[in-house]
Amino acid sequence: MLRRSGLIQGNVAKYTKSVIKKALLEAFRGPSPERPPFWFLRQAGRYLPEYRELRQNAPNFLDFCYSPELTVEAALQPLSRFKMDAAILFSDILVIPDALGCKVDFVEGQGPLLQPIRSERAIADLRPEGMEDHLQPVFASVRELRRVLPPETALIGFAGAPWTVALYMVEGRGGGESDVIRRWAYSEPESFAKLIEVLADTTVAYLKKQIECGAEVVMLFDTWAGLLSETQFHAWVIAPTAKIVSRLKASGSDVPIIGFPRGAGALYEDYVRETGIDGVSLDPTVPLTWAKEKLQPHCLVQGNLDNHLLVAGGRGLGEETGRILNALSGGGFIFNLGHGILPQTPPEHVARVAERLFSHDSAP
Ligand code: 1CP
Repeated sequence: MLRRSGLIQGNVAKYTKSVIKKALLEAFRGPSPERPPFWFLRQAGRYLPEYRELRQNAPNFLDFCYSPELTVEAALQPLSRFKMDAAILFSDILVIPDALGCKVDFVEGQGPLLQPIRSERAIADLRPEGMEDHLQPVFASVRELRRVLPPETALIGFAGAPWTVALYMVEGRGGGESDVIRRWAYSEPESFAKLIEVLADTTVAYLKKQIECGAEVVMLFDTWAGLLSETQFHAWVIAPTAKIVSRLKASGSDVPIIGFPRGAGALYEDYVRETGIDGVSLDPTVPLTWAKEKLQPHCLVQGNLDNHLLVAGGRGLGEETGRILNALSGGGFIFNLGHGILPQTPPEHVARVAERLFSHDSAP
């Protein structure tokens, strides 16, 4: 039997009598009166010894992702140490290709490997109608997390954005030059658009279901958005994201949507203006004064502490945390990293940043 953290049980009893506002959700209405809410991208994972131990229960990572008992515990682990204002569903963006019938393997030390999809014929073989059934364990995890989380803690659901999920499906892996997907998208846009369309439709259905099960914010990870030039960025990042956002809103959901077009540079501005998202996650390269002037008037901003600085620690970490707080606390803002926590991050460095945020002190 798995242990549940004391924090969670204790708080349930303490708060059931009054209606508690969730600081993370309130931040979408404007500046936070006390301190900015915070959570960390990839806050659950290998930097925590208790995660590494839990992971032993399912050597295959996808089996782990499809075991609600394990994923609920993994999502709660960082909260019992650092008391973030939100939990994020423990899953992966690549459960969507897996659910569509594309073979996905997580190879130790190599990251994810997929059987590549490189033709219209292969797109036609995808099975979007099986998605909901296949991902029942993910929805069970969302429901259970919502049930056990303390009332002041928000629950974040997520999916990969179509461009990024397509990149893994076409290349068979992430990163590198990604020349196969770019050649396809640039030379035969009508054919490539079919893959993006299947992914956008499936993502809408997937996120709707997460919201129905209790997700209170949803996040769209477009990790590889930064590979694209302006015209291509509009076609494959902005257009499908705008479609997902408008269809979620048209379904009657008022759950805030945070987009993360990592590496978009100056195109962050078009992304914020044209997609209709409620919040944007900033990678570490985004200048803070620029974000404050150009992005924050339009939507909440989240970010953008350098994840390598969290590994390094020391004076630089404290100074940068203060600089981010100073620059962005005057508007809608969630403190976070600019990209996911790295496995080599000392948990004590995460604790130091969390303590700093609780003391709501923006001095360096
Ligand atoms: O053995 C293990 O434990 C596998 C490591 C791992 C973990 C902990 C992978 C493989 N995925 C995850 C969980 C995960 N992935 C979460 C939930 C954890 C949390 O946030 O607390 C989330 C939100 C993701 C999202 C994800 N997966 C993204 C988007 C965010 C980002 O970091 O840019 C991407 C690109 C992936 C693909 C993926 N899955 C796993 C790895 C190592 C990768 C990245 C590989 C690559 O760089 O191409």
